[in-house]
Amino acid sequence: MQPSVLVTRATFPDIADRLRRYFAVEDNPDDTIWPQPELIRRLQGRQGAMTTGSERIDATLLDACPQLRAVCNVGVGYNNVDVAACTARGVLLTNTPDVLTETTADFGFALMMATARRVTESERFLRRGEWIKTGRFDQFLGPDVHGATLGILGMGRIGQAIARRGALGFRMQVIYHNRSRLDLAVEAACGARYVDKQTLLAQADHLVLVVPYSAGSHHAIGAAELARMKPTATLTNIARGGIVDDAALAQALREGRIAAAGLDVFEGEPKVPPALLELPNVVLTPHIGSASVATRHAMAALTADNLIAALGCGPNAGKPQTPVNPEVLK
Ligand code: 8YV
Repeated sequence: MQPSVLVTRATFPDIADRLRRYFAVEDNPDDTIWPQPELIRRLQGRQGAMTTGSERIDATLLDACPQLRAVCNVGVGYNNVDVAACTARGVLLTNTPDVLTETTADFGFALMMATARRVTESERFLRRGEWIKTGRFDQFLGPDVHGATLGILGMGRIGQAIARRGALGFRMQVIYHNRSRLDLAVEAACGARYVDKQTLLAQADHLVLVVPYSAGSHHAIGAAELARMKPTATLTNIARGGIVDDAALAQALREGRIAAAGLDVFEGEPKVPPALLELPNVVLTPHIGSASVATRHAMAALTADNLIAALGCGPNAGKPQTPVNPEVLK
């Protein structure tokens, strides 16, 4: 009998068709968000799942779905999944690194620039018909990006791609902080200098967050960290909600303790804190860092291929490309 898989959110039709070559597939073309009990019910009796960051894969779900063998998550981050619980039950988890690196770095840079140069704030002004009436030489001034100091917290693949953009394209001084320092050759290739976290906070003109979310990175940027930043600095978060203390950030922005913020991710998303919605000096986007046509398709294709391989089918049977807990395969 064919294995059976659930695709939890809408995907590209050709990707659903690719899965149908090997599996009995229930997909979700209407992109309904299933409450957890319904997600569990739909997963029961199935061997595989293609999930996204919006589903919680925890011990309760895994225990209710003992047939499940593989959870293939669309996204490089997998803080929605309890990896230890998967491993303990022999469930393979895969993610989608690499294919989204450059696209997400593009977006991080775009969000940082929009934040510094007040793109959305001035656009809202223009849409209110206000240009001619009140146009002034000193309106909408912001800090420069070129030549400024770019601070990067989290120097994995996406952090390095942002560093290259800053150093090579915008002649920025790039400083970074990471759990472990990069090899000198990698530092040189992305034009970045390692500093401690306090120096990063104090010296960055534009601070970009690219750290994975974990208990250790929860509120890595809170009131104390914001207080160390320059009042002219911007903060951009394309990593995960919860890395920034959103309430402390709203207060810092309100009080002018930093100049502006660009946020693609929020604590408790899809809800956005009302305190942030009310502020003019924050650019808000709905978690679209990897959202280019080619990249989202590549992420879905890699996920489908992982699922096919993980369930012992296709040309790479038993050898999914990007396992998070490969020990399960042994
Ligand atoms: C995804 C992301 O779109 O890759 C990640 O970690 O945050 C995004 O690229 C998101 O996870 C949806 O699954």
